[in-house]
Amino acid sequence: MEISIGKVERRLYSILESEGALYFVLVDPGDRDISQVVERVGDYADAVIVGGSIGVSNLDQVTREIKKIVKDIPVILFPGNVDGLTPYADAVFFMSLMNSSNTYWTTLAPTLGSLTIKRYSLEPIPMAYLGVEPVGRTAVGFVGEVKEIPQRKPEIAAMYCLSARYFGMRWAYLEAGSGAEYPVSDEMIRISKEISGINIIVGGGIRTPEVAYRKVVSGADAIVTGTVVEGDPTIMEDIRDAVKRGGREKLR
Ligand code: 1GP
Repeated sequence: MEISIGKVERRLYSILESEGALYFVLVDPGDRDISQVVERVGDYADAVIVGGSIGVSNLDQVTREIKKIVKDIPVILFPGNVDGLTPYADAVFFMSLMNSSNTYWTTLAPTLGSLTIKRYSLEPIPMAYLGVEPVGRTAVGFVGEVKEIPQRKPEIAAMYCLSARYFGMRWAYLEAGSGAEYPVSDEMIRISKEISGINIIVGGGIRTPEVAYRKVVSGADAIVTGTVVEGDPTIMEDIRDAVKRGGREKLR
């Protein structure tokens, strides 16, 4: 059986090819007021990613509403557990939290979710999810029992990215955790990209356009922001501009 790359992922590649970098906005249905973000996100993000680590109760309804408002940009699920799936999204990051110390998070949770993904006809996008210091002090680090990658050892992240690539995954997400005090370092991104060549998503603790720009020129293919846009949805425009400026520089 041929395993082909789906429509959403192909669209991401085509944006990467023409613009050099992607901007994703994370919407956590568990958070209080996401309406302001959802209203604007279609104008600035290349995809909306929907998920959270502390459980979801109204995912179907929230996802339907988001889909209605954002129109043609893809809605990609970012499940915190097996309950993070809904047929109303376009795709799902099919991920292994590779550096969890519990095999539930590395392989069992995605395995339990796999049949639902098939039934819902969601496009799976294979991704390594990697928890980087200070993720241990955030929700995903706690829930996912992450053995966090120390920022002083960027080559460990690079090796995980290479391992992910050899496993056949096409994306690796370097995650400092939502609301992290500081993001994944430029050096860790640089060496991970250089050694693995995998598509790298960076998120957690990115709060300014300047920081987003630096992550992109260091080697990030996609930037995720959640917390900062919830606080100030208007910042999306500046972060998008910064991400795209970095992307253009890489293409030169
Ligand atoms: C969390 O990386 C994302 O999974 C986003 O983090 O909320 O800190 O932007 P922030």
